[in-house]
Amino acid sequence: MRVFYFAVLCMTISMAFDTCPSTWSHNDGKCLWPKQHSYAHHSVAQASDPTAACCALCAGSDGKCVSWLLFKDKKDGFPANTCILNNATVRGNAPSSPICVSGEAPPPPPQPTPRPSPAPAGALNVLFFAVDDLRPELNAFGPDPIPGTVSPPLHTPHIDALASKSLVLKKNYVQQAVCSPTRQSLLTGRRPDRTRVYDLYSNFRTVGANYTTIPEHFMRSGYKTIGMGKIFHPGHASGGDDTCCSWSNRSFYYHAPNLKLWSGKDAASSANDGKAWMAVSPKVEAAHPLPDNQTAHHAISTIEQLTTEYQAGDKRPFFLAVGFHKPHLPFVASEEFFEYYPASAINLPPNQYPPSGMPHVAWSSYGELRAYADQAKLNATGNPGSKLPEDDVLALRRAYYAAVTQTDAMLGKVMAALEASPFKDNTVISFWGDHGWQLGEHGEWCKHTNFEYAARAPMMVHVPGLTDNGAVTDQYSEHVDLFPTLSEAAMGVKMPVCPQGDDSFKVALCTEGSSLVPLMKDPKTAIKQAAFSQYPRGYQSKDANFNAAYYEEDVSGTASTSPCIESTGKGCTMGYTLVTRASDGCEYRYTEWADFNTEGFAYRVNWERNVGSELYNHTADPGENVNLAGKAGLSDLKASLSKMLRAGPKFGN
Ligand SMILES: [Ca+2]
Repeated sequence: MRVFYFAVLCMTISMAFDTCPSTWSHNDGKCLWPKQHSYAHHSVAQASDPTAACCALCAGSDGKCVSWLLFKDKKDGFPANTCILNNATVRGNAPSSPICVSGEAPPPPPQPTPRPSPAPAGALNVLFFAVDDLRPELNAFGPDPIPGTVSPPLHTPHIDALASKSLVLKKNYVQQAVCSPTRQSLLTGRRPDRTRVYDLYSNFRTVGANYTTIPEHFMRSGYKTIGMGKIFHPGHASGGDDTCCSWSNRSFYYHAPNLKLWSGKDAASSANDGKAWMAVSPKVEAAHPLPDNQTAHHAISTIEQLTTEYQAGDKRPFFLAVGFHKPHLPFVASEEFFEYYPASAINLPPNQYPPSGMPHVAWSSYGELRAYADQAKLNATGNPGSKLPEDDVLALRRAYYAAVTQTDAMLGKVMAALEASPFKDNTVISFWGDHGWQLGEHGEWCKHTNFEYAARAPMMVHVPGLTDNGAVTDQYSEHVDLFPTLSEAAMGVKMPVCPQGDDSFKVALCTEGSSLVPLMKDPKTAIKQAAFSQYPRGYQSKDANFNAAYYEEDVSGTASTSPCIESTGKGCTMGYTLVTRASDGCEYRYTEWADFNTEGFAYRVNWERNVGSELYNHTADPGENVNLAGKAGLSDLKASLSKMLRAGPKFGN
């Protein structure tokens, strides 16, 4: 007996089995795979093509059905040709999720990327730095780099040196302020509604489409691509660093051996005693080197190896990606880096309160920080209006700055190796933090919001011969812009622009951003009118004071699928936000929170069911302390910003 599982477009047979696999469950005579929710079944025995009939039943269900299977033969008490309709996508040992919604057949997967070709003549190498949880509180980002906060004198000589020969993007924004979604967006050049990655579990290749990544694009263009450390979000979210497709070093992707040792949240299992920060003595560090130090040394030996290969006649260019883990929690850094920040230099944030008039849905209760052993003892609620104790706030801020300086020192080591190599003058260098960070501003911590503090992140790009004298721009840019920028700057290859809307799913290699190379020639060139971000929450009940569980980064270590793509009932709430300069000369952030992936709106927003709006005037209120969305007399401004938000980003050059 065979049971066939039919995937997208009613086309193909993906899997056959004879018995219920051990990881599946039996329920009332049915064999269910993990997370399957069968809600209806129909006989399609009378149809001339039972397969097409079953798919059509699913497609015609107004979004209730998102996957289906056909029992061609008698099975588990069902007669032959029974169509099983499911209201959840399929995971676990089952084949990848079919998407058969709202009567619209999903697109076929993009065509495979072409085989590698020789690199274009004159192609430059790429050194690609990724830094985890680094906010733009850096000297290169101005004397007041984080609006509404007071920075100590920052000791980041190596980042400063790189900035002095780079295009520095002061107004750069991520597309979703949490690790995996922002990274998958940047690395594919697609926004979250195209990667469909809103959580720390899903992989764009499974839930979005089989897009070409930045390193994959360079590998297919004749580069050696070598990754190490945190580039993609590790684990299931990337199928293990996307070694399927992105890297020449697919058989040995380097991660620092001591990463786990230094990142625990409970005292028993970690060198940091489960604490959210630690100043590490030279003696302890000698016995247990810090992970980013290990990654930096691996990067240095890789540059030496590339030099050896080059001198032996291998003239292929390289794409070398180095992902540092600090200043992500826990803020563990060498003692020497704490010494740059005496306690007297550390200030409390001036705005330890949520914005007035803030809708509750905008808030994150920073469970990621509260999970560390030393923070858990404080019994903080994380609720809006609450604060951590003053000495804790100051200690965390000081340790964050020390961790930033440590990352700077690691970057300096890698840069010194590059400077000493034959690649000194022919290597493009990009540098970015994966999102911003709330360091007590608003009484808020971590990322997980649409506030400026979380949505804005540092980015800079050095291109030999083009940015050598350094340039700073305050034109808007976004993380999705890095892909076309690197392609043009290093290879002279302009990226095709993705089609607007869902047609983007059909194209393997394209950009939903814009090349920033024009800004390198003139930093005053306007590339885009606005920068767009989004952040999901658990479904918000409009009449329940928004007290539904917030969907945050999973802090238990058990990542799960966002209800924004796996609807087991209500779907989720999505906050879409933009920042723009309006015709009155002021800069505004405007945000709308609304139903997403709810019944009849599969993978789409229902703007009409709004559960909160935010409007901040950055010119008058750069710390976003006053939500003007409910203020009288601003209806024309709100209408115009809402129209721009709902129309979505424009991209291409
Ligand atoms: Ca991060």
